[in-house]
Amino acid sequence: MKTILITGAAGDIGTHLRRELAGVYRLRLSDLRAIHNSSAGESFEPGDIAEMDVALRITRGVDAIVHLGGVSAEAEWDPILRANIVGCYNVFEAARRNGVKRVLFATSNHAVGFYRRDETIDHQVYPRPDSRYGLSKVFGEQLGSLYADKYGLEVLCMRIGNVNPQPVDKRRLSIWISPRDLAQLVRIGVDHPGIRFEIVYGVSNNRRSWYDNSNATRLGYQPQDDSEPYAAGILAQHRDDANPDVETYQGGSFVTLESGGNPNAAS
Ligand code: 15L
Repeated sequence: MKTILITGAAGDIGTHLRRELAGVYRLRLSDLRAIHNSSAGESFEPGDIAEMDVALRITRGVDAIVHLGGVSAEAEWDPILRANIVGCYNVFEAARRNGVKRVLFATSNHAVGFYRRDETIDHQVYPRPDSRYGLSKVFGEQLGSLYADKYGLEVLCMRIGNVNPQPVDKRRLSIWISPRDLAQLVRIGVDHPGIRFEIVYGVSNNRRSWYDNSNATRLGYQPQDDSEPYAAGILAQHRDDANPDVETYQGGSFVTLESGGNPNAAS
């Protein structure tokens, strides 16, 4: 059984993946925050990936890394710089030094959030980040490209939409991914033999999708879920944002937000 490191494992996505991947891989969990409930098949390594010695320690001896760790919403530059730029660099560099073959990078729809909702975009469009957070995800994708080309690391960048048991608002009808679909994508990233450097969208089979996810399909991704059964209920509750940009662009409120707001409010 392969051993997988999950960084940022105490967060929402990490918590879903722990449940979905139990018994599939041995899971090494890492986070700044303590995880007290690790079960059989899991171990916990605390630490801050912004410190290179921590990154080297937690990545030693694993078969693959699912890199979720970092700031997960729009924020001031300093915390993003520390966690998402320095921390992300440390994880890739530690993977290289420790001979870890695979890195799955949790990038985000916010790397391309300034595309309009009336466009369908694929994995080859140039990035259009909608926030400092989105920009940090573009950095991580490009770091993955460098480490694949220069050092032969195998890298899957998953531009994740919104992971939730159910879609939560109108925008998320287009970008939702169920926990089981994300787990399927992660298993492809860990086990598919032919990966060098790939970008895919981490979304379910949503009828309202803004993405041409044929690159994921090519790798064998067959999402089981679709947000459509939730659409009528969600649209009945929806009120357009006062700022038309929020409704125009795929990134929703991230396109207008500075910091201190709640980017996860309805958008
Ligand atoms: C993200 O990248 C965030 O990490 C998550 O908290 C959500 O805001 C998600 O995007 C989204 O766009 O819904």
